[in-house]
Amino acid sequence: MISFPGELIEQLRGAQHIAILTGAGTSAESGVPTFRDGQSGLWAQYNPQELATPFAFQTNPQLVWDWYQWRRELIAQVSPNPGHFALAEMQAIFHHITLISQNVDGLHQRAGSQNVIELHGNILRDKCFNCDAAFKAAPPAKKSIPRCPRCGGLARPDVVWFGESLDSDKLNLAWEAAQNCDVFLSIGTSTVVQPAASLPVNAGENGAVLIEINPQPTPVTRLAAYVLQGPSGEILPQLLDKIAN
Ligand code: BV8
Ligand code: ZN
Repeated sequence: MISFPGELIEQLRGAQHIAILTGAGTSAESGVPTFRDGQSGLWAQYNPQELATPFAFQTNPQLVWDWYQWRRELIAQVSPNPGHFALAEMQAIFHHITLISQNVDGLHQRAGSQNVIELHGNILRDKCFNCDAAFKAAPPAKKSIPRCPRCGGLARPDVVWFGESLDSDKLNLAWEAAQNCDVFLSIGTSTVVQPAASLPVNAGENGAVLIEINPQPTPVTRLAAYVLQGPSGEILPQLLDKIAN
């Protein structure tokens, strides 16, 4: 059993608005490899940061398509872990929670979380590389890249690639939460990818109590009021249990 500082529990219980940023680490215990160290097998020789770009897709669409189909196949076989479920339950206990995720795997929604702000999009949707028209995601096993029904362009996953701007409405909602929350939880993220990585920093600068949950230190660790070092799938259910009882 993890022992939490009493004042941490009190601050969470009394919070008026909790903002939460999650990263790939929250899906690690579901079996989804994290973004940076998750390449295995065929993909070990590629750097995800080089595959998740418009340039990579333009240069070698089939390679990038195969990578996403491999990830979709993997995500189709996993389930949300106790950390996802604890975050979904927190929405039932607290009247104002903003859940912001960098993850594209849809596991928060499958665990029951509502109104998830998917800053980096969702791998389970496709859109046209040419005209942005959204269309039903191809089944993970589909090898050939589908064509847009509207313009004939190539399908791509509906995620934000490096070098692409985030959806401004989602980003504004995330900034607003970072600026107005009284507690900010940064969970399972290496806080490297911008602009998401600036959200916890911004929250702390605006006077929020910053809490980090991660087995490893990150650039945000030194700014956090509380660092809960360990896997989110273990920490979150125990934290929720402590708050609720
Ligand atoms: C943009 C979708 C305007 C695709 C992703 C300022 C400075 C420097 C660079 C930039 C900057 N501003 C913009 C940039 C460029 C770039 C960037 O940030 N580069 C970085 C690498 C420096 N940003 C962008 O391009 C963004 N666009 O800003 O637009 C613009 C336009 C043109 C030019 C400039 C600016 C777009 C970024 C979005 C990229 N898309 N995903 C896909 O998934 O295929 S990001 C990708 O990384 C994933 O979404 C992932 O979630 C995300 C962040 O990584 P993490 O989630 O943190 O995952 P990671 O593996 O890194 O870490 C896992 C953590 O979990 C670790 O800390 C580990 O310890 C922990 N962990 C492990 N197990 C557990 C655990 N924690 C808890 N429990 C466990 N069990
Ligand atoms: Zn199109």
